[in-house]
Amino acid sequence: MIDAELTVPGLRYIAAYLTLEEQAALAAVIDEQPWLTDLKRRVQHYGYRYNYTGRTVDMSMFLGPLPTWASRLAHQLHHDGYTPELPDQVIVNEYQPGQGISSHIDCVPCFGDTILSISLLSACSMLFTHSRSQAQSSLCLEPGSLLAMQGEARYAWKHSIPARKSDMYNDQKILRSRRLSLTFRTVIRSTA
Ligand SMILES: O=C(O)CCC(=O)C(=O)O
Repeated sequence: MIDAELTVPGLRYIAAYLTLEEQAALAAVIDEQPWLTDLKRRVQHYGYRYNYTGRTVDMSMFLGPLPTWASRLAHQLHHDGYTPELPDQVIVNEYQPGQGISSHIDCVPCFGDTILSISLLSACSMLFTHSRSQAQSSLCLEPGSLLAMQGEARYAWKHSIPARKSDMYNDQKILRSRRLSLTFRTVIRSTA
């Protein structure tokens, strides 16, 4: 399959955006916080709670300002030019080997034009599927990497993580271990 960075306009992949030490420190702080367990995978929501079934965010879902670790990263991402808006909502996803996320486009009326996802601890393959042509491509998300989705990557391509324990990449089998992802979004105020 052709590498998604080449075929999906609006996708940017930045390897080693965070060091191993930064990843370990973030994972330690996150693991001190309670997890929500109502999905197949565990999640933590910051800034605003997101309603997965209704696909909504509103003011009643405001959880308070982002915690220090998330606010620092939001400012860093904004400062580094990966998003024109300061993110104010973060979801942490935890994937054990064998867990994934179904194919979706992030809620359009809820969130702004830039979706940013940082990977911690393990690699996994993300699959992109064009919502009309069904064309597919995939990208290996390495630990410490940053993925930015804007334009077509944000609005015309679905993304998913197939639920499996290993990924084939460049003819190599890469075993998954526990992965955390930190997804930064900006809530659209008219809906909040
Ligand atoms: O785990 C990831 O990198 C992606 C997470 C995601 O797609 C989501 O939270 O909607």
